[in-house]
Amino acid sequence: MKYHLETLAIHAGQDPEAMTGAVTVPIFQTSTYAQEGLGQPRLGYEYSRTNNPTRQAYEQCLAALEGARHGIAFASGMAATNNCMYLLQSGDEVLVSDDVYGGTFRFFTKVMSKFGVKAHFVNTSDLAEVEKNLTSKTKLVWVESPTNPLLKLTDVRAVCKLAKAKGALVIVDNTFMSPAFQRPLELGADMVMHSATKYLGGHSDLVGGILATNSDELNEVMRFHQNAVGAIPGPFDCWLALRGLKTLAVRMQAHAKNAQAIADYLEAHPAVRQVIYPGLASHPQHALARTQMHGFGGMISFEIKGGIEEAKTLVESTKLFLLAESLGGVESLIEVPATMTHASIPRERRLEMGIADGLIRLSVGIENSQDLIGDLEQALKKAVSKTLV
Ligand code: P1T
Repeated sequence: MKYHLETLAIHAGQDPEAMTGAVTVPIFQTSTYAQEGLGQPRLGYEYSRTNNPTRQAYEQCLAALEGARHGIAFASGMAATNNCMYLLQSGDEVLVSDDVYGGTFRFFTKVMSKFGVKAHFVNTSDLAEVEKNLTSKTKLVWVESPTNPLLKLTDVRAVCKLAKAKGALVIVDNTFMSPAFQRPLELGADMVMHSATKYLGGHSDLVGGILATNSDELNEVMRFHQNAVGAIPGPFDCWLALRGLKTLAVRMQAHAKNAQAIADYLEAHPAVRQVIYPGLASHPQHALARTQMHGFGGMISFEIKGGIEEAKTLVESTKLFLLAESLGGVESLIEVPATMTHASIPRERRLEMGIADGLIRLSVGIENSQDLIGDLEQALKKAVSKTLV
Protein backbone atom coordinates (compact mmCIF):
# COMPACT_ATOMS: atom_id res chain seq x y z
CA MET A 1 0.00 0.00 0.00
CA LYS A 2 1.25 3.47 -0.86
CA TYR A 3 1.04 5.76 2.17
CA HIS A 4 0.60 9.52 2.25
CA LEU A 5 3.26 11.94 3.52
CA GLU A 6 1.62 12.41 6.95
CA THR A 7 1.71 8.64 7.53
CA LEU A 8 5.24 8.18 6.19
CA ALA A 9 6.46 10.92 8.53
CA ILE A 10 5.38 8.84 11.51
CA HIS A 11 6.27 5.37 10.26
CA ALA A 12 8.89 5.33 7.47
CA GLY A 13 12.16 3.90 8.79
CA GLN A 14 10.63 3.71 12.26
CA ASP A 15 9.54 0.15 12.99
CA PRO A 16 9.31 -0.56 16.73
CA GLU A 17 12.76 -1.34 18.13
CA ALA A 18 13.58 -5.07 17.89
CA MET A 19 14.63 -5.79 21.51
CA THR A 20 12.01 -3.89 23.55
CA GLY A 21 9.34 -2.74 21.11
CA ALA A 22 10.10 0.92 21.91
CA VAL A 23 7.92 2.95 19.56
CA THR A 24 10.48 5.68 19.03
CA VAL A 25 13.83 4.96 17.41
CA PRO A 26 16.48 4.90 20.17
CA ILE A 27 19.45 7.27 20.12
CA PHE A 28 22.27 4.87 19.32
CA GLN A 29 24.88 7.08 20.95
CA THR A 30 27.83 4.93 20.02
CA SER A 31 30.92 5.43 17.91
CA THR A 32 31.54 1.74 17.26
CA TYR A 33 29.99 -1.76 17.42
CA ALA A 34 31.37 -4.99 18.88
CA GLN A 35 31.87 -7.52 16.10
CA GLU A 36 30.85 -11.17 16.38
CA GLY A 37 34.13 -12.35 14.93
CA LEU A 38 36.93 -11.04 12.80
CA GLY A 39 35.34 -9.39 9.79
CA GLN A 40 31.84 -10.21 11.12
CA PRO A 41 30.04 -6.99 12.03
CA ARG A 42 26.46 -7.45 13.31
CA LEU A 43 23.90 -6.34 10.73
CA GLY A 44 26.63 -4.45 8.87
CA TYR A 45 27.33 -1.90 11.62
CA GLU A 46 31.07 -1.30 12.01
CA TYR A 47 31.68 2.35 12.85
CA SER A 48 29.28 5.29 13.28
CA ARG A 49 30.83 7.54 10.63
CA THR A 50 29.88 4.83 8.15
CA ASN A 51 26.52 3.84 9.59
CA ASN A 52 24.37 4.39 12.64
CA PRO A 53 20.83 3.05 13.21
CA THR A 54 19.41 6.41 14.37
CA ARG A 55 20.86 8.17 11.35
CA GLN A 56 19.61 5.40 9.08
CA ALA A 57 16.04 5.77 10.39
CA TYR A 58 16.17 9.54 9.80
CA GLU A 59 17.62 9.08 6.30
CA GLN A 60 14.94 6.54 5.39
CA CYS A 61 12.15 8.74 6.70
CA LEU A 62 13.25 11.88 4.85
CA ALA A 63 13.79 9.83 1.68
CA ALA A 64 10.24 8.51 1.95
CA LEU A 65 8.85 12.04 2.33
CA GLU A 66 10.70 13.23 -0.78
CA GLY A 67 9.54 10.16 -2.70
CA ALA A 68 13.18 9.06 -2.91
CA ARG A 69 14.93 5.73 -2.59
CA HIS A 70 17.90 7.19 -0.72
CA GLY A 71 18.54 9.78 1.99
CA ILE A 72 22.06 10.81 3.00
CA ALA A 73 22.48 12.96 6.13
CA PHE A 74 25.14 15.55 6.99
CA ALA A 75 26.25 17.79 9.84
CA SER A 76 24.82 20.95 8.23
CA GLY A 77 23.12 22.17 5.09
CA MET A 78 26.46 23.50 3.86
CA ALA A 79 28.08 20.10 4.47
CA ALA A 80 25.34 18.51 2.33
CA THR A 81 25.95 21.10 -0.40
CA ASN A 82 29.69 20.48 -0.19
CA ASN A 83 29.19 16.73 -0.56
CA CYS A 84 27.42 17.30 -3.90
CA MET A 85 30.59 18.93 -5.23
CA TYR A 86 32.33 15.55 -5.31
CA LEU A 87 30.33 14.95 -8.47
CA LEU A 88 32.47 17.64 -10.14
CA GLN A 89 36.02 18.02 -11.34
CA SER A 90 38.26 20.98 -11.97
CA GLY A 91 37.16 22.68 -15.21
CA ASP A 92 33.48 21.88 -14.68
CA GLU A 93 30.93 24.66 -14.52
CA VAL A 94 27.80 25.07 -12.42
CA LEU A 95 24.72 27.22 -13.03
CA VAL A 96 23.46 28.55 -9.72
CA SER A 97 20.22 30.46 -9.03
CA ASP A 98 21.30 34.06 -8.61
CA ASP A 99 19.37 34.77 -5.41
CA VAL A 100 20.65 31.97 -3.19
CA TYR A 101 21.32 31.84 0.55
CA GLY A 102 24.38 34.02 1.28
CA GLY A 103 26.36 31.03 2.55
CA THR A 104 25.75 29.14 -0.71
CA PHE A 105 26.95 32.17 -2.69
CA ARG A 106 30.04 32.39 -0.48
CA PHE A 107 30.68 28.64 -0.88
CA PHE A 108 30.65 28.76 -4.69
CA THR A 109 32.59 32.03 -5.02
CA LYS A 110 35.16 31.62 -2.23
CA VAL A 111 35.60 27.86 -1.92
CA MET A 112 34.74 26.04 -5.14
CA SER A 113 36.49 28.70 -7.23
CA LYS A 114 39.78 27.58 -5.64
CA PHE A 115 39.28 24.11 -7.07
CA GLY A 116 38.69 25.24 -10.64
CA VAL A 117 34.90 24.91 -10.53
CA LYS A 118 33.26 27.99 -12.02
CA ALA A 119 29.80 29.03 -10.85
CA HIS A 120 27.62 31.17 -13.10
CA PHE A 121 24.87 32.90 -11.16
CA VAL A 122 21.84 33.16 -13.40
CA ASN A 123 18.22 34.09 -12.94
CA THR A 124 16.80 30.56 -13.08
CA SER A 125 13.28 32.04 -13.01
CA ASP A 126 13.99 33.04 -16.61
CA LEU A 127 14.17 29.91 -18.77
CA ALA A 128 15.79 31.79 -21.66
CA GLU A 129 18.62 32.79 -19.30
CA VAL A 130 19.07 29.18 -18.23
CA GLU A 131 19.14 27.95 -21.83
CA LYS A 132 21.59 30.67 -22.86
CA ASN A 133 24.02 29.82 -20.08
CA LEU A 134 23.97 26.03 -20.34
CA THR A 135 27.10 24.85 -22.13
CA SER A 136 28.94 21.58 -22.63
CA LYS A 137 30.98 22.48 -19.53
CA THR A 138 27.87 22.76 -17.34
CA LYS A 139 27.76 19.66 -15.21
CA LEU A 140 25.31 20.83 -12.60
CA VAL A 141 22.39 23.24 -12.23
CA TRP A 142 21.89 24.33 -8.61
CA VAL A 143 18.38 25.60 -8.08
CA GLU A 144 16.99 27.23 -4.96
CA SER A 145 13.21 27.64 -5.21
CA PRO A 146 11.80 29.70 -3.62
CA THR A 147 15.01 31.67 -3.24
CA ASN A 148 16.38 33.13 -0.06
CA PRO A 149 15.49 35.96 0.58
CA LEU A 150 13.55 37.25 -2.47
CA LEU A 151 11.29 34.17 -2.80
CA LYS A 152 11.78 33.90 -6.56
CA LEU A 153 10.51 30.63 -8.02
CA THR A 154 12.07 28.46 -10.67
CA ASP A 155 10.00 26.25 -12.94
CA VAL A 156 11.81 23.10 -11.83
CA ARG A 157 10.18 20.87 -14.46
CA ALA A 158 11.25 23.15 -17.31
CA VAL A 159 14.79 23.66 -16.01
CA CYS A 160 15.22 19.89 -15.61
CA LYS A 161 14.23 19.39 -19.26
CA LEU A 162 16.74 22.02 -20.43
CA ALA A 163 19.52 20.62 -18.22
CA LYS A 164 18.88 17.03 -19.22
CA ALA A 165 19.14 17.95 -22.89
CA LYS A 166 22.69 19.15 -22.14
CA GLY A 167 23.55 16.22 -19.87
CA ALA A 168 23.68 18.35 -16.71
CA LEU A 169 22.40 17.25 -13.32
CA VAL A 170 19.84 19.31 -11.40
CA ILE A 171 19.95 19.62 -7.62
CA VAL A 172 17.20 21.58 -5.87
CA ASP A 173 17.66 23.21 -2.48
CA ASN A 174 14.20 22.49 -1.06
CA THR A 175 14.84 24.07 2.34
CA PHE A 176 12.10 26.73 2.13
CA MET A 177 9.31 24.36 1.11
CA SER A 178 10.17 21.00 2.71
CA PRO A 179 8.73 17.85 1.11
CA ALA A 180 5.35 18.74 2.61
CA PHE A 181 5.00 21.55 0.05
CA GLN A 182 7.36 20.68 -2.81
CA ARG A 183 8.86 17.44 -4.10
CA PRO A 184 11.50 18.31 -6.70
CA LEU A 185 12.28 14.68 -7.61
CA GLU A 186 8.72 14.33 -8.91
CA LEU A 187 9.41 17.40 -11.05
CA GLY A 188 12.48 15.78 -12.61
CA ALA A 189 15.34 16.87 -10.33
CA ASP A 190 18.18 14.40 -9.78
CA MET A 191 18.73 15.25 -6.15
CA VAL A 192 17.19 17.33 -3.37
CA MET A 193 19.17 19.15 -0.73
CA HIS A 194 17.93 20.48 2.61
CA SER A 195 19.21 22.53 5.44
CA ALA A 196 17.57 20.27 8.05
CA THR A 197 18.28 23.07 10.52
CA LYS A 198 15.10 24.70 9.24
CA TYR A 199 11.66 23.13 8.67
CA LEU A 200 12.74 19.48 8.85
CA GLY A 201 14.05 19.82 12.40
CA GLY A 202 11.50 22.56 12.96
CA HIS A 203 12.40 23.58 16.52
CA SER A 204 15.62 25.61 16.14
CA ASP A 205 17.52 23.07 18.20
CA LEU A 206 19.82 21.43 15.68
CA VAL A 207 22.07 22.14 12.69
CA GLY A 208 21.91 19.54 9.94
CA GLY A 209 21.67 18.85 6.22
CA ILE A 210 20.35 16.02 4.10
CA LEU A 211 20.22 14.88 0.47
CA ALA A 212 17.62 12.67 -1.22
CA THR A 213 17.78 10.94 -4.58
CA ASN A 214 16.25 8.13 -6.58
CA SER A 215 19.48 7.45 -8.43
CA ASP A 216 21.48 4.48 -7.14
CA GLU A 217 24.50 5.91 -8.90
CA LEU A 218 24.26 9.33 -7.22
CA ASN A 219 23.55 7.67 -3.89
CA GLU A 220 26.70 5.61 -4.24
CA VAL A 221 28.86 8.68 -4.87
CA MET A 222 27.17 10.66 -2.06
CA ARG A 223 27.40 7.84 0.45
CA PHE A 224 31.02 7.09 -0.41
CA HIS A 225 31.93 10.72 0.30
CA GLN A 226 29.68 10.94 3.37
CA ASN A 227 31.95 8.29 4.84
CA ALA A 228 35.24 9.24 3.17
CA VAL A 229 34.98 12.96 3.99
CA GLY A 230 33.02 12.48 7.20
CA ALA A 231 30.75 15.51 7.73
CA ILE A 232 28.12 13.36 9.43
CA PRO A 233 25.52 14.38 12.04
CA GLY A 234 25.68 12.81 15.48
CA PRO A 235 23.00 10.34 16.64
CA PHE A 236 21.27 12.85 18.91
CA ASP A 237 20.88 15.42 16.12
CA CYS A 238 19.53 12.67 13.85
CA TRP A 239 17.01 11.76 16.54
CA LEU A 240 15.93 15.39 16.91
CA ALA A 241 15.56 15.71 13.13
CA LEU A 242 13.55 12.50 12.97
CA ARG A 243 11.28 13.75 15.75
CA GLY A 244 10.88 16.98 13.83
CA LEU A 245 9.84 15.12 10.69
CA LYS A 246 6.92 13.49 12.51
CA THR A 247 5.11 16.83 12.80
CA LEU A 248 6.37 18.36 9.54
CA ALA A 249 3.02 18.18 7.75
CA VAL A 250 1.02 19.84 10.51
CA ARG A 251 3.68 22.44 11.21
CA MET A 252 3.92 23.44 7.54
CA GLN A 253 0.16 23.94 7.39
CA ALA A 254 0.32 26.17 10.47
CA HIS A 255 3.32 28.13 9.14
CA ALA A 256 1.58 28.72 5.81
CA LYS A 257 -1.74 29.73 7.36
CA ASN A 258 -0.06 32.30 9.61
CA ALA A 259 2.21 33.55 6.81
CA GLN A 260 -0.76 34.11 4.49
CA ALA A 261 -2.58 36.11 7.17
CA ILE A 262 0.53 38.21 7.87
CA ALA A 263 1.30 38.75 4.16
CA ASP A 264 -2.28 39.95 3.60
CA TYR A 265 -2.00 42.26 6.62
CA LEU A 266 1.35 43.72 5.53
CA GLU A 267 0.24 44.22 1.96
CA ALA A 268 -2.67 46.37 3.17
CA HIS A 269 -0.50 48.40 5.60
CA PRO A 270 0.16 52.01 4.52
CA ALA A 271 3.73 51.98 5.89
CA VAL A 272 4.71 48.92 3.83
CA ARG A 273 6.17 49.44 0.37
CA GLN A 274 6.33 45.88 -0.96
CA VAL A 275 5.51 42.39 0.28
CA ILE A 276 6.93 39.26 -1.30
CA TYR A 277 5.09 36.02 -0.56
CA PRO A 278 4.27 33.30 -3.12
CA GLY A 279 0.72 33.07 -1.73
CA LEU A 280 -0.11 36.65 -2.71
CA ALA A 281 -1.76 37.24 -6.08
CA SER A 282 0.77 40.10 -6.48
CA HIS A 283 3.70 37.63 -6.50
CA PRO A 284 4.92 37.54 -10.11
CA GLN A 285 4.99 33.73 -10.05
CA HIS A 286 1.86 33.09 -8.04
CA ALA A 287 0.49 30.89 -10.85
CA LEU A 288 3.63 28.72 -10.89
CA ALA A 289 3.49 28.49 -7.08
CA ARG A 290 -0.03 27.09 -7.38
CA THR A 291 1.01 24.32 -9.76
CA GLN A 292 4.49 23.45 -8.50
CA MET A 293 3.98 23.69 -4.76
CA HIS A 294 1.42 22.25 -2.35
CA GLY A 295 1.53 25.28 -0.06
CA PHE A 296 3.15 28.71 -0.06
CA GLY A 297 5.40 28.30 2.96
CA GLY A 298 6.21 30.37 6.01
CA MET A 299 8.72 32.88 4.64
CA ILE A 300 7.88 36.52 3.81
CA SER A 301 10.15 39.35 2.71
CA PHE A 302 9.06 42.98 2.75
CA GLU A 303 10.21 46.58 2.67
CA ILE A 304 8.81 49.38 4.76
CA LYS A 305 8.70 52.98 3.63
CA GLY A 306 11.79 54.89 4.61
CA GLY A 307 14.98 52.87 4.65
CA ILE A 308 17.52 51.10 6.81
CA GLU A 309 16.80 53.26 9.90
CA GLU A 310 13.09 52.37 9.86
CA ALA A 311 13.93 48.71 9.24
CA LYS A 312 16.37 48.76 12.17
CA THR A 313 13.75 50.20 14.52
CA LEU A 314 11.21 47.65 13.33
CA VAL A 315 13.38 44.55 13.83
CA GLU A 316 14.52 45.84 17.21
CA SER A 317 10.95 46.53 18.33
CA THR A 318 9.19 43.20 17.80
CA LYS A 319 8.71 41.09 20.89
CA LEU A 320 7.41 37.78 19.56
CA PHE A 321 9.42 37.90 16.32
CA LEU A 322 12.94 37.31 17.61
CA LEU A 323 15.77 39.13 15.87
CA ALA A 324 17.81 36.18 14.65
CA GLU A 325 19.28 34.41 11.64
CA SER A 326 17.85 31.06 10.50
CA LEU A 327 14.25 30.09 9.81
CA GLY A 328 11.75 27.26 9.83
CA GLY A 329 11.36 26.84 13.58
CA VAL A 330 8.11 26.98 15.53
CA GLU A 331 9.03 30.45 16.83
CA SER A 332 8.78 33.50 14.57
CA LEU A 333 12.04 35.21 13.58
CA ILE A 334 12.80 38.55 11.96
CA GLU A 335 16.02 39.67 10.29
CA VAL A 336 17.62 42.04 7.79
CA PRO A 337 19.33 39.89 5.11
CA ALA A 338 21.74 42.66 3.97
CA THR A 339 23.37 42.86 7.40
CA MET A 340 22.78 39.30 8.57
CA THR A 341 22.19 36.17 6.43
CA HIS A 342 23.35 37.70 3.15
CA ALA A 343 26.16 39.94 4.40
CA SER A 344 28.67 37.69 2.60
CA ILE A 345 27.32 38.94 -0.74
CA PRO A 346 28.95 42.22 -1.88
CA ARG A 347 26.56 45.19 -1.45
CA GLU A 348 26.66 46.15 -5.11
CA ARG A 349 25.56 42.67 -6.11
CA ARG A 350 22.87 42.59 -3.43
CA LEU A 351 21.40 45.85 -4.71
CA GLU A 352 21.58 44.62 -8.28
CA MET A 353 19.60 41.55 -7.19
CA GLY A 354 16.97 43.62 -5.42
CA ILE A 355 18.07 42.92 -1.85
CA ALA A 356 17.71 46.45 -0.48
CA ASP A 357 19.63 47.41 2.67
CA GLY A 358 16.30 47.72 4.48
CA LEU A 359 14.68 44.50 3.20
CA ILE A 360 13.18 42.58 6.12
CA ARG A 361 12.70 38.81 6.17
CA LEU A 362 10.21 37.01 8.39
CA SER A 363 10.20 33.36 9.29
CA VAL A 364 6.62 33.02 10.45
CA GLY A 365 6.23 30.56 13.31
CA ILE A 366 3.19 28.69 14.54
CA GLU A 367 2.10 31.08 17.29
CA ASN A 368 -1.38 32.62 17.13
CA SER A 369 -1.63 34.76 13.98
CA GLN A 370 -3.46 37.61 15.73
CA ASP A 371 -0.68 37.82 18.33
CA LEU A 372 1.93 37.92 15.56
CA ILE A 373 0.05 40.62 13.66
CA GLY A 374 -0.32 42.62 16.88
CA ASP A 375 3.43 42.37 17.42
CA LEU A 376 4.16 43.66 13.92
CA GLU A 377 1.55 46.39 14.32
CA GLN A 378 3.19 47.89 17.41
CA ALA A 379 6.68 47.58 15.89
CA LEU A 380 5.59 49.17 12.59
CA LYS A 381 4.09 52.06 14.54
CA LYS A 382 7.41 52.65 16.28
CA ALA A 383 9.41 52.28 13.09
CA VAL A 384 7.54 54.84 11.04
CA SER A 385 6.33 57.18 13.79
CA LYS A 386 9.22 59.64 13.41
CA THR A 387 9.33 59.89 9.67
CA LEU A 388 6.03 58.99 8.14
CA VAL A 389 3.07 59.12 10.42
O1 P1T B 1 22.90 26.58 7.98
P1 P1T B 1 22.99 25.27 7.25
O2 P1T B 1 22.24 24.17 7.90
O3 P1T B 1 24.40 24.89 6.91
O4 P1T B 1 22.22 25.46 5.84
C1 P1T B 1 22.64 26.37 4.86
C2 P1T B 1 21.46 26.81 4.03
C3 P1T B 1 21.25 26.22 2.79
N1 P1T B 1 20.20 26.55 2.00
C4 P1T B 1 19.31 27.47 2.40
C5 P1T B 1 18.16 27.81 1.51
C6 P1T B 1 19.45 28.10 3.64
O5 P1T B 1 18.52 29.00 4.01
C7 P1T B 1 20.55 27.77 4.47
C8 P1T B 1 20.78 28.46 5.77
N2 P1T B 1 20.10 29.67 5.91
C9 P1T B 1 20.15 30.50 6.99
C10 P1T B 1 20.90 30.28 8.08
C11 P1T B 1 19.28 31.71 6.90
O6 P1T B 1 18.98 32.36 7.92
O7 P1T B 1 18.86 32.02 5.78
